[in-house]
Amino acid sequence: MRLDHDMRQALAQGRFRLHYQPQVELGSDRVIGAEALIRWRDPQRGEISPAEFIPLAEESGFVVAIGDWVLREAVAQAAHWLSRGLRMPVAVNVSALQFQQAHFVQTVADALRESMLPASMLELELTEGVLLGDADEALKRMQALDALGVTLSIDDFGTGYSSLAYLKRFPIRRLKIDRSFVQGLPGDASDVGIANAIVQMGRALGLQVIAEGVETEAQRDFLAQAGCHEFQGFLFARPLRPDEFEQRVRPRR
Ligand code: G
Ligand code: G
Ligand code: MN
Ligand code: NA
Repeated sequence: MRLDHDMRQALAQGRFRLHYQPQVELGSDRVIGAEALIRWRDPQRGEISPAEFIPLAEESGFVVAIGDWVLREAVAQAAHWLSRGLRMPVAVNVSALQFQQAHFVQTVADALRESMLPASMLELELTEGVLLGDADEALKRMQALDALGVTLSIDDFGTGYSSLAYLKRFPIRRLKIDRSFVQGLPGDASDVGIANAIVQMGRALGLQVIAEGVETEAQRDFLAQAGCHEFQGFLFARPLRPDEFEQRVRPRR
């Protein structure tokens, strides 16, 4: 397929970029982290959304190569920031297929070592899909990543198939409330119920809970009173180029 071919060429030619979306702590207004999000601008097609090409890459398996590039690039960026005195943990999206590669833990360890980035500065966003395969193998892999010092979170929480048992068994530190549940706040009764339930359960289990896709003050205020204190969304900032991100975090530089 044409897009698949172009995607391979884009990686080979270095056409992918990462943008970083600030994660903000309420109250202090501090930026506590950055989610890396891939961007692809093709000379002919213009901007192509990852919502379009990542699913295709997942089908063809090419997402493993893309994911490895994203991991290395984000780790290198965090190391670069750290070398300039900016301590900014980065969160990277990991596809289920990438996570299931036999060498995934080694790939993560290599990326950290090559950039000399402390593992505590890296967060991996997993989806519930990683558990669909061999759950025991997934557990072992998560334990190995946890032992490295990497933070594991569940992205798009609440949209997958998994049981709640894995939250107890697995070394997960953080839940990301999917933006589909944030959208209807505070008016939609189902979203209110789901958001409240996720925050309360997360807190009861000692997990951090961050809300994604926060676009309005009413959504933020509802989530804050529900007990969620970390936010990501257009209300705070869109995904930014690295230089824009640095400006945003260090306006005086
Ligand atoms: O950034 P944006 O909202 O356009 O992303 C659309 C979708 O693509 C989201 O589901 C997001 O998780 C996914 N995505 C963005 N960047 C990456 C990436 O680096 N790796 C993977 N696997 N998915 C990504
Ligand atoms: O699936 P994942 O959670 O990784 O998706 C992140 C995607 O959500 C990114 O593509 C990002 O551009 C997008 N995004 C981030 N903030 C907002 C927001 O406030 N509203 C909407 N609609 N999308 C957002
Ligand atoms: Mn994500
Ligand atoms: Na999400």
